[in-house]
Order: sequence, then C-alpha cells, then structure tokens
Amino acid sequence: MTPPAAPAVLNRPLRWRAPSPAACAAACAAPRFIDLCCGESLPRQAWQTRQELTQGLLAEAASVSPKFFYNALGSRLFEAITALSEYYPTRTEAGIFKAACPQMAQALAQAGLPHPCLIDLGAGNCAKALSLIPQLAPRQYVPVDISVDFLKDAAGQVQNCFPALDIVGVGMDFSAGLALPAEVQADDRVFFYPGSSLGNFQPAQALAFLRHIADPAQGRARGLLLGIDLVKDTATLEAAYDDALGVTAAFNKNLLRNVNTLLGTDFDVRQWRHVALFNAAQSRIEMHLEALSALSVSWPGQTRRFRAGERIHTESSYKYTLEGMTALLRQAGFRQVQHWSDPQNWFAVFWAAV
Ligand code: AVI
Repeated sequence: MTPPAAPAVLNRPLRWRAPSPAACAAACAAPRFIDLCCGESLPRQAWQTRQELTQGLLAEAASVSPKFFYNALGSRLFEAITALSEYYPTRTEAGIFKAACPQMAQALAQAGLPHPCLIDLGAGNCAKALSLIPQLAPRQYVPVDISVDFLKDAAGQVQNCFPALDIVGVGMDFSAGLALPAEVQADDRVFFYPGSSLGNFQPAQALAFLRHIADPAQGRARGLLLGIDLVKDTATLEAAYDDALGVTAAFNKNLLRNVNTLLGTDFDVRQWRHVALFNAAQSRIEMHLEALSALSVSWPGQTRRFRAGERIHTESSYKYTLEGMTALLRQAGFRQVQHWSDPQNWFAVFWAAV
C-alpha cells in the first residue's frame, strides 16, 4: 500500500490530506487484528493475577501494580482525568504535537523514514495517532493495546478515516515483551509512545524497555517518538494527581474495587484515603491509599492487618529533565536525539533515531 502524496524533505509538501467526511462515512473496511492476549489460558491468567496481588498485599510495604487501575470504570475515570484543568500533561502534549508535527515529519523524513511503520504503544482510542497520521504518512499503522475490544473499535474508526492505510491492530501486554506478529512490517519501524506512560516504569525498567525497542533483534526500531512529563514545581505536580473534584482519588480507590473482583478481598473504599505526593529525591509522583483506621482485609485463605495511616503504594509517575531523558535515550542505543517542548517546559516530545 502506498499512502497518498509522499512527504519529502526538499520540494514536495509534507502534508497529505485526510479523506473528506463523505469518504470516511462511505468506507467500511475493517483493519486486520491480531489478539496475542490469550497466550495463557484464562484460569492460568486468573491464578497469576491472584498470586501477584497476594504477594503485593502481603509485602511489608504493601503495593498493587497500577495496571489494576484500568478496569472498565477505571479507564473512564482516566479519560476524565485527562480533561481536568489540573492534569496538564494531556493538553500540553497535544499542543506540542499540533505546533511541531511538521518538524516531526521532517525529522522522520531526514532519517529516511518518509513512510514509516508507525507502532502506537498503548494506543487506546488512537486519538493521538489520528492527529499525526496525515503528516507522518505511515505505510502501515500498528495500534497496540492490552484492552482488545476497545482497540478493535478504535482501529476500525481509524480505518474509516484512512481507508487506504494498512492497519494491523495488535492486542498484547507489551510491558511483558514486544514480540510483534509477522504481519507487522519489519522495516522502517517508528515506535510512538505518548502520554508519559514511560514514566510509570522504574528508571531501570524504562531503560530496559527503551533498549528492547531499539534492539535490531527485538523491537527493530529505526526511531521513537516519545512523550514525557518534565520535573516542575511541587504544587503543580501534586495538584495534577490530587484534583479538586476528586476524580484522581476515585481513580485510585477504584483499584480496590477491582482487586475485590479479581482476588475476592473485602476492601471497603470508605476506609481509605487517596494520597499523592512528589518524592523529589526519586523525582516521582507517588500515589498511595492510606488506611483511615486500624483495619483488616481478608480474601480466600489470607488476611492482612493495616495500622491507621499505613499505606498501599499504587503508582509511581517519574518526572524527567530534558537532559536526563536525552541521556537515557542515548544509553538505550538511540544515536540522534532531539525534542520539542511547550513554552513553560512542562512536557516534551522526543524524536530519537537509532
Ligand atoms: C498513564 N499515566 C501516564 C498517568 C500518569 O500521569 O502517570 C496515570 C495517572 N495516574 C494518575 N493520574 C494519571
């Protein structure tokens, strides 16, 4: 498949046009979809989940992985978070894409990638990629997400808007490895990882993940477009994770309801308080749930006692400096690194070429 109107560095325009709304409405092509989420049998997956949750809850410093935020309600609450005035990352990143997309397309073209295979990690509703596709002109678009049904719908909508674009949706948990199916083009791969999701990894894990993407035997990336949140004053950071309406508090507490469903615990969300704080020494926002009084939580075969004020760590969201992220990308094997930022330097989008 050849995308319309090839962008070029020199004398051709970098834009190609989205089809008209009439063409979108008329189109009915369905993208290919490969579901790799079902590698393990469902009972085995459920057993592994219970093991992981039990281990975290019984640890001296109790923790639950942030992946357990995202049940159906949690995904909606996260969408609501992105619309909050306090949660600046989403709109700031969107502003950077809007302002710098032509330069991004040019950087890709200069790296010999005028029509990349665009691999969208954690694609969700594909909205961020949708805004870039007209200018990045991918030969193939590969949205990847663990939330299979949601992604199928979203990929279908992208296909309706770009009927001639080769789309391969992939349902997989890429945090567990990036073995993409054979249907994904091996050449000219550009990974797209927006939203500062890399910040939810510990720095050592983030480095390993970036290395994996850049590795010619694994991710085979030629380049990476990465959105990352930057260090800033504590008040702005803490407000973004503890908003006045209490949406982030509900998002955090909903994790306990999800754990009740998955593990059979008897958490009562009214006995827990949302805590968000910036740990400057570690350069991360931490989210916790704090017990309002001494209490016990039970599930089949186990009980955990919590003292009043004892916490369950639910998320870390690392904040980087421009220099720190540049160094991390270089350490991971990306040789050319550049970035675009907003006027306040609150957020940055990096282009890193292997
Ligand atoms: C998904 N991730 C990048 C968000 C963040 O900012 O770390 C998750 C989030 N947690 C609370 N608010 C948003």
